[in-house]
Amino acid sequence: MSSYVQNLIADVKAKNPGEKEFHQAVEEVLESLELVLQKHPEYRSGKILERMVEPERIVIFRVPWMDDRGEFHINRGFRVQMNSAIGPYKGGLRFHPSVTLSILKFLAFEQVFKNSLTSLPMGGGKGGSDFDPKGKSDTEVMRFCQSFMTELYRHIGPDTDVPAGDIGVGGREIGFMFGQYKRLSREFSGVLTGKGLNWGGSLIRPEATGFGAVYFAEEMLKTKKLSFDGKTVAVSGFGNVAWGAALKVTELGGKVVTLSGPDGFVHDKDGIKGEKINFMLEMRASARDEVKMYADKFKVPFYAGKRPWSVKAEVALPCATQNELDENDAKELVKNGCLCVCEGANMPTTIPGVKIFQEAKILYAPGKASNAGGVSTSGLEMSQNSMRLPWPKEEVDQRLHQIMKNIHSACLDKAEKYGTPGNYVNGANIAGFLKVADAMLDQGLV
Ligand code: NDP
Ligand code: 2IT
Repeated sequence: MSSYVQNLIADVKAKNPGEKEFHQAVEEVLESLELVLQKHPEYRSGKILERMVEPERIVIFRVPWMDDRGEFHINRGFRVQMNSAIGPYKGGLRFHPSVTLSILKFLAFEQVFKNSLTSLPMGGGKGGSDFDPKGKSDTEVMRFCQSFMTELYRHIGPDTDVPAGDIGVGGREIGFMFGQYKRLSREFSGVLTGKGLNWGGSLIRPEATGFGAVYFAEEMLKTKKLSFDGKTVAVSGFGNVAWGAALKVTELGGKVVTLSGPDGFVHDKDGIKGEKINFMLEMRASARDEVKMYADKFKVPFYAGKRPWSVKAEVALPCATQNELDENDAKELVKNGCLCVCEGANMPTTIPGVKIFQEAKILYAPGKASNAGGVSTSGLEMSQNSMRLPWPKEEVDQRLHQIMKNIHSACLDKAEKYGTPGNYVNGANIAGFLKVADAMLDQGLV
């Protein structure tokens, strides 16, 4: 690594102490961008990297709310507006007790590159709260969402910043927040994506991240003349992304054999299909936060406190959360004959884990490329809202599929052009970066 990039990483660490997830995301991207700086000195003299690691704006606010027994609670709300060079800030909201500024900055940073890869005009942002949805009633979630939006509304807008879902935020939460935004702003607009179908949402948005990740993996497999047909697939998580992925893998003839939660993982050798996939929606709606429910219902083995990466599978789709697949898990997957790892979650693999996949020369795609289907379909929802014209399911799905194919070829193209053929990490970072960097140069010192 050049001393320039090393110094920049050291600066980021010194200026943002303790933000380990943010450091990790920056380090991974800057390592790839090294290859670009050699060819393009203008990015260095324009201080593009220094600008990109500094969010344009961060809002942190108090979220007071009352539970069903009348007790008061105070949570912290955030919105990180990272980069608006190519469009309004765009990115999800996460409600989970583990949420910190570091996590949201890492997610917002990743989102800038991901959104650029989609080829749609969206900048990058992320937000959320340390609110814990576990065990909360609908009315508690509603009161929380209304309070959260009562502050957030003044910082967002359909041409300013367009939030969506992420962990702990799905259709129900988007509905509550949309209703409150509408009251406060006195306008019905496309300010959030992931809306209900009757009030501006897009068909396929719920499935989009999972579908997109599987479309991406399908393209990866094609480079080795392989397909999903007959493949065994390990999936982690049991939320929105894992659900969409399980649906599409099954449709393509693959067999999903695992799901996981914070409590452990289930191994269903017969394949998670049909009503078993629908049961994932029930597990999530139950707000119990455990995957053991699946093992109890379908009488399959449950491994408490374990991750699914020790299971024999040809394809692995990590769809739960960041850093859920480490070096040892990666070794285990490679040892068991895994051919392809395609990330549905954001940064699920640690940096040493990624190195194991790359050394073993198996197919590996980073989330910012392979999970871009969710935000792509959010972008398509914004287009439909602007036109005030919803598209049929087939049209959205076909556009999503094409976007994923284009991202796949953009990654391979840039990886090759910058001297690391087949390296999806470099390809995604470079392809995502170039568009944003050029837009920043065009727009002057902002
Ligand atoms: P959901 O809330 O629907 O599901 C998240 C899943 O991950 C749940 O099974 C959840 O369990 C589990 N999980 C969360 N935190 C932990 C943890 N610390 N340890 C183990 N398991 C955990 O979220 P999504 O499916 O929407 O998100 C999953 C991943 O995909 C995230 O990385 C997200 O950033 C990413 N993503 C989501 C997109 C979207 O459109 N929804 C788009 C692109 C990426 P629990 O919550 O019960 O702890
Ligand atoms: O990480 C992500 O890309 C998302 N959570 C989806 C963001 C969006 O705006 O749809």
